[in-house]
Amino acid sequence: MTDLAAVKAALKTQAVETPSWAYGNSGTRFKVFAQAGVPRTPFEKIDDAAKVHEFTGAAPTVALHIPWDKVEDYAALGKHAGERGVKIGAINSNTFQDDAYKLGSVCAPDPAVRRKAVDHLLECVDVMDATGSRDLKLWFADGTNYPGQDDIRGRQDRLAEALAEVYRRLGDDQRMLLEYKFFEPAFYHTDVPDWGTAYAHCLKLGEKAQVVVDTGHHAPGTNIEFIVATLLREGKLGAFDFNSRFYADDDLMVGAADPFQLFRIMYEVIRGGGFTAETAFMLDQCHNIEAKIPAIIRSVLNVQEATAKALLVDRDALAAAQADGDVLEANAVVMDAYNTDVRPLLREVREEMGLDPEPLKAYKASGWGEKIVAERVGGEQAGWGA
Ligand code: AOS
Ligand code: ZN
Ligand code: ZN
Repeated sequence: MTDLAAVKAALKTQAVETPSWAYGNSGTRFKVFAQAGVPRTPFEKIDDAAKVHEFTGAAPTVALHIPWDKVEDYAALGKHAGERGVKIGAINSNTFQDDAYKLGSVCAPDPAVRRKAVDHLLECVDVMDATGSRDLKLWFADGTNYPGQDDIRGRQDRLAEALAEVYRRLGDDQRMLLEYKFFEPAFYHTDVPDWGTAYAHCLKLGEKAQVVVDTGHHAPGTNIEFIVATLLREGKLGAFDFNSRFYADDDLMVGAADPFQLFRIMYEVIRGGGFTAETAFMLDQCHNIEAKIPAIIRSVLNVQEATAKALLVDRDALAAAQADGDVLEANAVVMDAYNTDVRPLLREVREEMGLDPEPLKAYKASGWGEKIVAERVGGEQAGWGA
């Protein structure tokens, strides 16, 4: 039997980190459809992130992206966040939008380009010092488009050298999170294409280096929960970038395309002891055609629902069925949990936390959406890449 009180207690600790770039006008491929009321500054992005936390009680941190969230005074940004009840989360680096990075950043053949990229990563650690952030999140667009374009092995050496320099700069309580992605923007080969490559680099670097699993960065059919289980066994799962994909790196709302996959991932997280503050559960999404703040609230609720179902798996019954080799019963135990409507349970959890049981309705009734449209006039709206 599952202990409902324990399930509720666990749900009350849930923390999903929202990305600053999801509040701005964004979209990862063709046109970006601009929306009114979108933040114009990193301070306003934090205001929106704080609203998501206010209504869900489960989004206490917001990830920044440098230079998109560059400000004069990072301590002031951190203070602004604190005053609104949230904290600054991971600092995401950006070595993919400058002309200099045409042939790569930390893996580029030109040492001057590599120096520029590493200096940027070191600057991100300075931002972490100022904001009190624990995590430096690294994703590299590096790779090649044509066989022979560059030396695949040599690029791994350059990557290792760059990571080692940044790793040495980390403080005692800081971590480096290395994200992998199987293709795009490079199409022939990518320098950090999969969890194995990320894991190998992190293992060499040391315990402060951990792997990020972006759920949108795998080939169709990949068993992501197996990767999660493996990384947790090895003590190397640092974070998630949650989102949904149908085809490529779609960055759609997590749990929208495949809520069953999200449940299976959360089950392995819980099973492997990863449902703790040591794992950063971040969203990495772009909302191009849907209203942004409600989409982020919806995403947080999707993670909560998957987590609640995963917590409901009767682990004793499952272990017994597995030991008996009872394939159908074992599968039934898992499916019973997945097929449970957890929305009433989550409404209760929210009420016990002093929240409105219906976050989306409460947000809509709050008038925040209308207020930002009326007040955020003038200035330039933040966008992906700005
Ligand atoms: C890119 O595909 C990755 O998912 C990164 O996490 C990236 O830094 C993020 O999408 C913001 O651009
Ligand atoms: Zn990502
Ligand atoms: Zn991505």
